[in-house]
Amino acid sequence: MHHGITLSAFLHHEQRLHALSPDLAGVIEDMARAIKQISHLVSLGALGDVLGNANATNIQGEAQKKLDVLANDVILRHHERSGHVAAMASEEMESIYLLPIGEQRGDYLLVFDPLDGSTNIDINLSIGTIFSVLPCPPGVNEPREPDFLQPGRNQLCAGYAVYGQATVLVLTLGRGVLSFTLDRAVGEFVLVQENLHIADEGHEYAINTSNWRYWDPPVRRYIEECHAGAAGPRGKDFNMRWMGAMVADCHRVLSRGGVFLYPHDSRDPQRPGKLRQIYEANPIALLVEQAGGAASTGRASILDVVPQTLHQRIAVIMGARDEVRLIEAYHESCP
Ligand code: P6P
Repeated sequence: MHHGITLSAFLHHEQRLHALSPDLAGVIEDMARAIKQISHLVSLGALGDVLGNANATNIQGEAQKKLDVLANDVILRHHERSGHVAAMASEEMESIYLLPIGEQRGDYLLVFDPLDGSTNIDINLSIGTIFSVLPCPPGVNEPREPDFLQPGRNQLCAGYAVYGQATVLVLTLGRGVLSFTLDRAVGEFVLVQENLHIADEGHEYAINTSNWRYWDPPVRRYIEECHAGAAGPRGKDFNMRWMGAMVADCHRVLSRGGVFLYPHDSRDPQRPGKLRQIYEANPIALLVEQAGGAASTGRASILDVVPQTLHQRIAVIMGARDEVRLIEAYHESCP
C-alpha cells in the first residue's frame, strides 16, 4: 500500500482487491465525514457553544456534555439516510436508533461512543470517537435490541478517532490496523501508517490507581510487581500513564505498546467493569488483537463474550500480549 493515499483511495483499493462491500465502504466514508465535522466542533473550544454540560444525563447516569449530544447527532445525521445501515446504537441513547420511516435499510448495524473521555472536553485534553460495524442479521429489516447483542468477533470493521494535536483515524477491516491523519488543507484522511503492531512485552501500564482498594487480588499483584520495578519479580522498571480517555490510552498502547486496564472492582460487585462492551471495549479489542496484542476480561477474551444487554459493561485488560497473558495467569491462580 502506498503511504499518502487518501482513505477514499484505500477503500476503493479494498473493494477492488479484497472484495470490501461498497456499502461497508460507504459506512466508513460516512463515519469519516462525521469525524471531520466533530473534529471541527471540538476545535472551537470556548469560541463555540460546545463546552459545558447539556443539562441532561445519559442512560449511564452520567452528566451529558454538550459535545456528547452534538457528536451523537452528527453521527446519526451522517448515517440515517445513507442506505448503508439498518439501525444504530450509541452510548448516549438508551435504546437503539431506527431509521426514519421510508429510508432505505442497509445490511449493517453501527454502534458508537460519539465522544469518549468527556471529562477531558472542558480542559482541552484528548478525547475521541469509537465506532464499530456489525452485520445486520439476514432478513431483518427493522432491527431490535437483541440483534445488536453479538460477540465482538462478529465485528466487520472497528475504528476510533483521537482529537489531539492532529485528528487521527485508526481503522481495521480485519486485515491489520491502519492509521490515517486528517489533512485539514484538503479535508482528507491520509494513510500514514499500516500494520500497526503492539510489541509482545511492555513497560507502560495505564490504570486509575485511585481504585487500588477496590481491585481484585490478581490486578493488585500485577500492579505491585510493576511498582517493584527492576528490583522486583519483573526485573524491569515500568512507567504509568492515565489519560482519562480510553481512546487516548489505547491509542498510546497501539502506537508504542504497554497495557491498559479498567478491571472489575468491588465498588459494585454486580457490575463487571466500568467500560461498555459493545461500543467501547469490543471495537478497541478488535484493533488490539489485529495489532498482535490481546484483549481480556482477565478470565476470557473480550471478543468472545456475548453481551446480554445493549449497555452492558465489561472488565478491560488489553495491550501487549505477554502482559495480558501474565495478568490472565494471575487470575487463573486466584479463583
Ligand atoms: P475514571 C471516560 O469517561 C471513560 O469511559 C473512559 O474513556 C476512561 O478510560 C474512563 O472512563 C476513565 O474513568 O474512573 O478514571 O474517570
